[in-house]
Amino acid sequence: MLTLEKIKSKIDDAKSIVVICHVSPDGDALGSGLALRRFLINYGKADVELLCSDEAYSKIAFLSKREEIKRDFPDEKKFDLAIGVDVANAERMGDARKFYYRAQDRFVVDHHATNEFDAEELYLVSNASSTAEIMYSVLSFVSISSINRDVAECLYTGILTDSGAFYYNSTSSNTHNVLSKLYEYDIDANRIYYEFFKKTPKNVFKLHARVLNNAVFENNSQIAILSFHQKDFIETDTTIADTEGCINKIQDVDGVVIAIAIAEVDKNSYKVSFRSKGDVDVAFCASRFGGGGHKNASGCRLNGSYYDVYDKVTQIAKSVL
Ligand SMILES: [Mn+2]
Repeated sequence: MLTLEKIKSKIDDAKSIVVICHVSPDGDALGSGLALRRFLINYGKADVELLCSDEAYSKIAFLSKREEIKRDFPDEKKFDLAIGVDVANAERMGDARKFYYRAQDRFVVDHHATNEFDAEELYLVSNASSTAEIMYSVLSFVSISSINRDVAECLYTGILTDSGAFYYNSTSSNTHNVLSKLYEYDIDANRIYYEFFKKTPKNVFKLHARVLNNAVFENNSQIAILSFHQKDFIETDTTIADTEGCINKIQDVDGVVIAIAIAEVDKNSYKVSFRSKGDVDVAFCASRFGGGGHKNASGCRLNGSYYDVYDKVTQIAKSVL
């Protein structure tokens, strides 16, 4: 695996750098990516881009200017160095993977135990709460004086969201050590917490209310399934990005061990999220369908009819109980 010294020399050697997040980006991918981009600019790099093949989800908007996150580049664009953040495999980069492989040099910073990149292009801490937690170690090693309040707030966002507000078992003493360092930059933790965990636009509240109302409980109510259909999005004026967080509400139900959210992306195309309690491993469930994630939180995409997808994901969930 890469060392921090090696990472520093790769960054020092590069003039142009592209930071790449995974598709369906979450607070950790975008928080770590934005933090890294701003850090590299503070560190003196003139040509630094942040690339994500999918639209950034709306909650990140208050942390970043939309133009800061690029969706694509002209095909001929090449970078000295590409850095993947929070990506477990090349497929998770979506179309952006071509810029990863076209760069002169490349590496990935990640915390997914399911990571598939070769050791010589990987900095992996699989027991970390988030990529943002690892990113703090990387950035403070490279140049602690290039971390400012902006960088710290993006890192805080990544840790906060990926640890489920310090709720998941991946939260450790190191997580809190990093947080205590971030607080030294006078971050507005209260506002970030509100923005990501509490603030709900009325139309999103209505989407969640109707989907939760139609929740199905299977296997003696150990498995709960939420389904988001296109008509739910249309009738509440929401998008798939607004499904975020709804699954946690159903997972809170006493007795539910696995929560599943099935969201219709397109006709016969579904985004599936899994959450579990305790030792139940839903990373396995997602990986069976080409996805990835962690023991207690994972996701994948599935094609087929809704009933097919429903059956497949319910069966795989039963198999890990
Ligand atoms: Mn993550």
